[in-house]
Amino acid sequence: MIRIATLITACLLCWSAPALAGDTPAPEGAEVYFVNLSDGDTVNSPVTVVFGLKGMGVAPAGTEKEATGHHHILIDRPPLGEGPDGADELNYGLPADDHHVHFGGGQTQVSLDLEAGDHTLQLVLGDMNHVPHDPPVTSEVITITVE
Ligand SMILES: [Cu+2]
Repeated sequence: MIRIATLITACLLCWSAPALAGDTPAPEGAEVYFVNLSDGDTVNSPVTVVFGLKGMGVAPAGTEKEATGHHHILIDRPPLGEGPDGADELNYGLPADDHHVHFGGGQTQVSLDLEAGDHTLQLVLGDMNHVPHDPPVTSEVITITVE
């Protein structure tokens, strides 16, 4: 019985997590991913990064249209939801700085100038107000090595 109760509690926790995200719903199965890079790749700068999106469409920032969003790339920072503000960062608009780049024009790729060394990258889809969807549509975090 105790084990079952523990499982139920764990499930309630995992179900409550997405409710913390922004208000804009993401369709089930929506997915953002790196088209041309994989975890552990070694590349030269500038690094071309192509963004893939399944189950949703790309729309410029400020566009109110169901099941759309625009791309963001997170560079050299913890996975979304694990930064200094924890899960709270799923509720507000992504910052715009060296670690958070917005593609509010609806762009689907970028050429990044990165210094030699290891860098982490993560793609995050944002709604018209740059807030992650509910549930958040994020890629895996990959680490690439720039020669
Ligand atoms: Cu944005």
